[in-house]
Amino acid sequence: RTAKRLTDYTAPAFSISHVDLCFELDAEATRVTSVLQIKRNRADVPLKLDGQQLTLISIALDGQLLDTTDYQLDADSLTVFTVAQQCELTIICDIAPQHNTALEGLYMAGNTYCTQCEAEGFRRISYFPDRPDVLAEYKVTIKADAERYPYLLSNGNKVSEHIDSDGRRVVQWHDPFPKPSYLFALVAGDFDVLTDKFITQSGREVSLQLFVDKGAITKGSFALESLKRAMQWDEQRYGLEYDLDIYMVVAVDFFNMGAMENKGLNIFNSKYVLADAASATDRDYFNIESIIGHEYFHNWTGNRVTCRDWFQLSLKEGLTVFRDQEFSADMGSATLCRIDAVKLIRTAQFAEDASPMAHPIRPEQVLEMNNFYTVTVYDKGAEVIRMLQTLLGRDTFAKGLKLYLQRHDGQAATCDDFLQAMQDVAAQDLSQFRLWYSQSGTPLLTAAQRYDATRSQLILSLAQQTPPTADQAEKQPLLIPVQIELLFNTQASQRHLLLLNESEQQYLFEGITEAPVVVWLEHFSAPVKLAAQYSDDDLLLIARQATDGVARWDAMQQFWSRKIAQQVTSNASEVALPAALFKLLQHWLEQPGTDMAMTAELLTLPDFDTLAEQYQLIPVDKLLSSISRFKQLLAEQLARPLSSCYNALKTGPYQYQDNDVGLRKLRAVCLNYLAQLNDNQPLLHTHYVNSDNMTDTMAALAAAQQSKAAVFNELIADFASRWQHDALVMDKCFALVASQPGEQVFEAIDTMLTHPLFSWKNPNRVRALFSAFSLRNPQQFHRIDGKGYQLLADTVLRLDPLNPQVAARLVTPLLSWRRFDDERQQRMRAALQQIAGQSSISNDLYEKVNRSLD
Ligand code: HT7
Ligand code: ZN
Repeated sequence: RTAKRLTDYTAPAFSISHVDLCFELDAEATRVTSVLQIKRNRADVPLKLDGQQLTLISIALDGQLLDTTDYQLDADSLTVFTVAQQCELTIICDIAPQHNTALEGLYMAGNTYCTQCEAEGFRRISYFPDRPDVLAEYKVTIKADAERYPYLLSNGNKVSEHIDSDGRRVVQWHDPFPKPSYLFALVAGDFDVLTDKFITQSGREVSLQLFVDKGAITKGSFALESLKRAMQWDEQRYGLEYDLDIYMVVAVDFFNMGAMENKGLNIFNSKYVLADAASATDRDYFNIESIIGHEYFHNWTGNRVTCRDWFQLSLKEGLTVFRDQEFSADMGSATLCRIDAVKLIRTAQFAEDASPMAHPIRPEQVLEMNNFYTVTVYDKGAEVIRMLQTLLGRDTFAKGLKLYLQRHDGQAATCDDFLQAMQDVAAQDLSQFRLWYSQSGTPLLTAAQRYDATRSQLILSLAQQTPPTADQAEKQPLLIPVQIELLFNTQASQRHLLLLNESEQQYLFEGITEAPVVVWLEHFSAPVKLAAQYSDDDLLLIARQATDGVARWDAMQQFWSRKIAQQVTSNASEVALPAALFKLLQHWLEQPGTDMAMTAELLTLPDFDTLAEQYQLIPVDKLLSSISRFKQLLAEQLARPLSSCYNALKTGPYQYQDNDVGLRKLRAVCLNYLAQLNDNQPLLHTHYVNSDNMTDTMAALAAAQQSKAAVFNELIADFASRWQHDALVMDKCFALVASQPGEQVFEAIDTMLTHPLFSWKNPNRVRALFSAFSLRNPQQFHRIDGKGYQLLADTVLRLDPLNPQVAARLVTPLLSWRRFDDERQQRMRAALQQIAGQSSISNDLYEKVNRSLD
């Protein structure tokens, strides 16, 4: 198995100007005829096309059928030996969508045909140079039984539709924008369709069409409204207008990820389209809006300007995540959005950087590309873009984006091209900043301050150090923007941006008349870990007074992290909590203010994963017991204000609207604490019974589950029976069952595997059960006897032959075995060795497991 390297990139030897595709759909044998207009770019090389799992029927060059001496067929490619400067190649092959359980290429999602071509799925549809720097204009003809398939969709504009003499519907599409093969899409099925229109800023009318399962039409309207908001936002913020006359979104039930930005025909996991109050939570609504936005924003950052090669993935993904984050921030609470992003970086991304799979946002070596759709490429990538905006300022950044899009419109570009455009508008040297693209790892920032009262001087010191990662031993100092606020007793606070570009630096502030409390890294201005010398009082002061909501929340997180760390090291003796803390928490409960979601965050303890990232060797049992001790203590000490706050919070009928969302969130936090107290079982029951929406229902179930309340079994049974026919809601049930902290979880998971809606072939079902178990159930996943690790290994091995992409994602929590105590290490490693020992595991799994065991 050979990995590809960024440094081996060479431009394509052949380009393809036009592709004419014809699909005769059949579940067992779909015939794909592909006519390629080919131009040679380099002399003396044969034409090598990618292709996998295709049955070749025939090849013709300029109308002449080739025989087997003219070409060579391998498992992954087709090589045609003699090809002129310009030619037309016609390839006919058969594929079997019904048997495609990997959900890459053309597959069946229930009765619907659909495609997923990113990253390298088009090669499962036809022989083609399946790389993002080969851009071609596509014409597509789809033929299928007219009655069963009223909708035959592909990219671009519909050219014609008729029924042929065999009773087949025949639809032709043309996409005028040259595109790489990964953006090709086809959908065939019977749907309910929601339609609308959007008038662009230049006055063009765009027809919007949302295709959902029959009967689900009322659940599509929020997604469609979100789409219109996204279209308008991109015009207002960046002046970017949609370019085709039609924008289609199709929701399918079998999908490996969240959604796909195919030109003019987005395909979505139905989980990120369908919503109503009864079945979707506030979080579901938020995710729908953000993912609808994300895929829409790709139309410019990804489609009009795409990636030269897959090592440049963050060029489109980091940038588009940044854009969707900014969109969500403008649609709701900017602070809450930022807190969500910070949580993700501090848990999953820091963990990835510390794992055997560590890689820079522009990876340098890849065996299986699907393994690099990671939180590093996406979310650290977005943080890097955000830092650029911080360094350049919002306006210059927007100009740089505009220049990049103008310069590279219709091209396949690189991260360097993007940075060059930014550098050109900013007239700033970004060479040190470029290191963020090539250096992996999480920098540790050490901050200190010295105040000289006699000179009225404040001296701030910063030092940076990035520990070695699995992929890179040597690290260099990065350019890090550090936003700070100086909080004073008697004067207005000051805000500054410090630029750290050496290993150690000092910053002098004159005319400072009192020693301030420094709020370091406001707004999480860089994806780094911070070590600062704060007292308890400093942190509580920041939590009360900082201007930035993220800094206030972060101060509370730091406060708890320190208390929990003290508890972890103090061996049995109990760490005391200051009275000032209880006073502050009580104050927030009594006066939750207008931003109740923020108050809810301030009252919430850091979770296991956030805390774990602060340890090289993760003290699983001590962390779990400390979290639960402090949670219990808070519930007991604050029982009365928690209860009053809970009772005071009332909403009308469900609406997905900021104030109500905040209120439900705060009430859920109160309920979660109150559930710790034995006499509150009836409260859980009442909350569940009185709920008119999924958010409150889930709050009751989650509180009952986490507090191991007896009532949990009764409530979850009721929930399961009520929603037994709704797969997306049953996913919530599966996840609750699999994340319950008690040891009955193993039996409960076994029972769920026999549920009529559970299917090993559906990624949503598998993730609901097993990602919830491995990522949200540290108590049972990390059992000392290794039963949790064994369950995951068995699951991964069962899944790999069906869907390697999902199997490889699932194995992630085992990879970091070196960070656990000896006994757990042994058992995790044994689970990985069991996987590695199987003879025919996928490349996806092989790459991850072998990096981990190396
Ligand atoms: N660009 C897409 C990434 C993707 C994907 C999506 C669905 C199924 C498989 C996939 N492989 C890669 C999604 C996005 O980031 O917008
Ligand atoms: Zn994306």
